[in-house]
Amino acid sequence: MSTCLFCKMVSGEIQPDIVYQNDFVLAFNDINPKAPVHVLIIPKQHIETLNELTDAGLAGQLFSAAPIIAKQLGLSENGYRLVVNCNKHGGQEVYHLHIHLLGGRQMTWPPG
Ligand code: DGP
Repeated sequence: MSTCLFCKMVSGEIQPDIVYQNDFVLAFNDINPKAPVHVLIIPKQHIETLNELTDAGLAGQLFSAAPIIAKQLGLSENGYRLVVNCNKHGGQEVYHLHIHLLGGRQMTWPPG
């Protein structure tokens, strides 16, 4: 049994607020949203960080889920931001690769 929090969501041991899924990815609302819309898009396969993402097909699955979810949530026209935090300096807290999809407000730059 995996101890990874996001793997438990994939297996159904923990049930997140799912907004989208297919055979390869799962997307659910972040528990601590930083914007009116804050969705996490994860691979169903356990991959710790972006450094371990070697499968270009899976990268495509993760990335191409974002505009589908954005459209579903009404973000396409005004736009949205995707963020991947990698390791300590990137601010990664959960070591199962995820893309943050943030929207519903004006984003600022640079990020902190
Ligand atoms: P990061 O710092 O990039 O590793 O982001 C991890 C995100 O995971 C953070 O925005 C909060 C979110 N998160 C942590 N625990 C849970 C949880 O139990 N459920 C959900 N839905 N999100 C979580």
